[in-house]
Amino acid sequence: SHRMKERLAYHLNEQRQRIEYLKKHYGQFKVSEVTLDQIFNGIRGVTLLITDTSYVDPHQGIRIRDFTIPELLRVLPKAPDSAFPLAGGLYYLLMTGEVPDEAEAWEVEATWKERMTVPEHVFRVIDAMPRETHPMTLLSQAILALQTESIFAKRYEEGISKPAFWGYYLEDSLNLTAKLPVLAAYIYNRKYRHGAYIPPHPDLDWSANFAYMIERSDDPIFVELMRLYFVLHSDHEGGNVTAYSANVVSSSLADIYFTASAGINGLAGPLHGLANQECTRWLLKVLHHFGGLPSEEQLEDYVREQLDKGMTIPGYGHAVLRTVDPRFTALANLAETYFPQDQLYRLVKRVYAVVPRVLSSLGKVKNPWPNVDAISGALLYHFGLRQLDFYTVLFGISRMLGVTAQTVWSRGLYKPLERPKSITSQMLEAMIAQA
Ligand code: CMX
Repeated sequence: SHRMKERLAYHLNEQRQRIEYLKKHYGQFKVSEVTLDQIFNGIRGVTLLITDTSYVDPHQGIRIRDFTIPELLRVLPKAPDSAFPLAGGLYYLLMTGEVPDEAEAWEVEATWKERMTVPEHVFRVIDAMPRETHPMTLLSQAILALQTESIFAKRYEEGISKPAFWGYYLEDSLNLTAKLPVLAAYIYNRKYRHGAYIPPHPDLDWSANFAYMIERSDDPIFVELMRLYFVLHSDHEGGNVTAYSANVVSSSLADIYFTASAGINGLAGPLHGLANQECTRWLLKVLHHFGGLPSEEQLEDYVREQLDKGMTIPGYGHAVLRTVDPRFTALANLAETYFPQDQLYRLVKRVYAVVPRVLSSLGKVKNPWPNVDAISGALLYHFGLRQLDFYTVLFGISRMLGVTAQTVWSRGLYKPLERPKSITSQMLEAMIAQA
């Protein structure tokens, strides 16, 4: 991917100049103010990060390098015989901000192929864990075990200066992302299929290779789902738990393996990435409870009962989004095209018909609409991927495309160590008393 690196170098250089200019002329420009409420409410709504790879528009959903999901699916080069993009092209776009042509997308795919070989000790780390270990634990451990391979860490120890950092972060990022489908497939096979290791296929693209390595590439629609899924989950601006954790960690110049592992750890939380697992579990519980598809009235009663008990409805609501998640819509379109009669998918639709109205009636939920997690698991389930605790691994390997791109940019823009100031509650009270 010489081309990607060349374009990245160009854009980083340009962006550094823009930032220098902004800092010089508008250094005192006030971007946001912070209230006490915001501090006690998860810093929600306080703009304090600049992330160029993507932006979550409250009303349009994620824009990756300014492209909405439908635009993204249109402009990126498609995989062979596929309606959906090559992950390599998406990575090129995330990294450079330019839409790649087919050759540029394939160049990233080719670079990945050269770097897919996972060192033996990484598999041994996974093997050493008890079988009941959560797959997100295994993924995080496997990524951390790969840290032995960090080129940045070695060069840094030898002594390099700031302008050289991002190039090594990029090398590490390509090395890591190349291996992610292999790691995910190994974890899947070991945990659920008694250890079969299937090496990647040299002719397949990144996304199709994952399907191949878990022996599901004979179903072309499943391969399509993987391609779509890996595009949809790749990035969600800088403030979500995954990206935010990763960004802080890498600001200490911890290499991409420490960074990615930190991001994966954040993604493993039930309010964040694990929500797709929870959501699918909930949908299955509903089917079980009613012995099949409930009517809208039955579902509404059920949901209200749950809310009365103080439970949340998984897959609904969002910290930033204020509309139906376009990633939900993209997945629904795929299901509608290929398996509209699937029972779990029909339940997803029915929940969608009922829950937003019910949540709105509570008067406190800021976003009653479905997010991507309200549907993604149901589609995996349709294809027989029924190990719910694995779902977030797929989310994770996709999200690392965005996280590593964000990290390369952070290092390329010479972002300093991140270190917000904290005070004690007592000091806060004193500040208020003096005001
Ligand atoms: N079901 C029930 N109540 C909900 C709700 C839901 N799905 N979503 C929000 N609420 C409630 C909150 O619990 C909160 O109630 P209290 O004031 O009594 O504590 C109130 O509505 C206001 O919350 P909010 O400002 O609308 O939402 P937050 O930004 O605080 O939280 C989120 C966002 C996603 C954590 C929350 O909507 C939720 O728990 N949803 C279900 C889990 C989920 O789908 N998570 C995946 C999000 C996508 C991702 O990050 O990966």
